[in-house]
Amino acid sequence: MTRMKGKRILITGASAGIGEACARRFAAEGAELALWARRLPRLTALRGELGEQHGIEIRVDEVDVRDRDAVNAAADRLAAEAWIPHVLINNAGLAAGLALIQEGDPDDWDRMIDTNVKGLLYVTRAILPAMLEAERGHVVIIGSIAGHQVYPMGNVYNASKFAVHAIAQGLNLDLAGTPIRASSIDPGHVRTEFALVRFEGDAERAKAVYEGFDPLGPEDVADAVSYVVNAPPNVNVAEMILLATPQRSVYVVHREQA
Ligand code: NDP
Ligand code: 8X3
Repeated sequence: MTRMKGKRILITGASAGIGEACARRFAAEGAELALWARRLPRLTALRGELGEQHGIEIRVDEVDVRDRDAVNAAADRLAAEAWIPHVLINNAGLAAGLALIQEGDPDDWDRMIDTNVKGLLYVTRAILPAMLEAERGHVVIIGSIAGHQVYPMGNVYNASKFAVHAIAQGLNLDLAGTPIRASSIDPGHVRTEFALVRFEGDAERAKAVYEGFDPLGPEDVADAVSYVVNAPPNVNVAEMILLATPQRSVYVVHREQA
């Protein structure tokens, strides 16, 4: 049973990983989609595939969430068509590098803070007022276990996800008295392009992250998002930590020896 049939869902970072899995999941549930990311050709291909498979309407837009003007312009394009999302999935994000603070690259810090924190704020600020006016809506944020526990050399990525955690909590407080719900889904290790991006395309290093255990798949996170947005309107899942069974904390991952 899905409540998402015919509902409008905007997903940021829909060109890969968790965002793409959410697009696939909600296309299968019969939702109308708007997909944002920087890599437009990927979004166009996904639109072609899912549109044909499910006969749904899909809008795609090339948006870098770090660019406030671009975010506002893309939101204006949706508003011009009176396309107000029922669900906004704030997913776009990344880790750049894994380094001691004293050796860290400030450009990496900018990328993480600008994308994970400021991008989330820009998108939410651009979309939320229309939801409030329509008196319905649900903001989903993809946070991380890294927003609950700090790990060595995670420093600025951790800081960005701690900020995301605080923003999700603040959003719920600020939305009190409205029908708009806000949920943070905070996964541990998920097999996506995340590690490849973090290590600048170093496939060996990325592979080592998932060595010896079975991490979550992006479809597991999409499943959790589906659960949360399909909950009845009187239920608000404020936050959910989602871990693969071998992972019990940021520090404890049971890995089989080769
Ligand atoms: P992927 O690298 O597979 O996907 C990241 C997505 O974010 C891509 O679609 C990418 O699209 C988009 N993105 C990155 N930067 C920008 C930007 N500036 N503007 C617009 N879109 C952007 O990683 P995941 O799917 O794993 O990551 C999704 C979210 O999940 C992130 O917020 C991440 O922090 C979080 N997360 C991931 C975990 C994991 O272990 N994988 C665990 C916990 C949380 P494009 O490059 O085309 O712009
Ligand atoms: C991604 C999970 O533990 O690699 O947010 O930081 S972790």
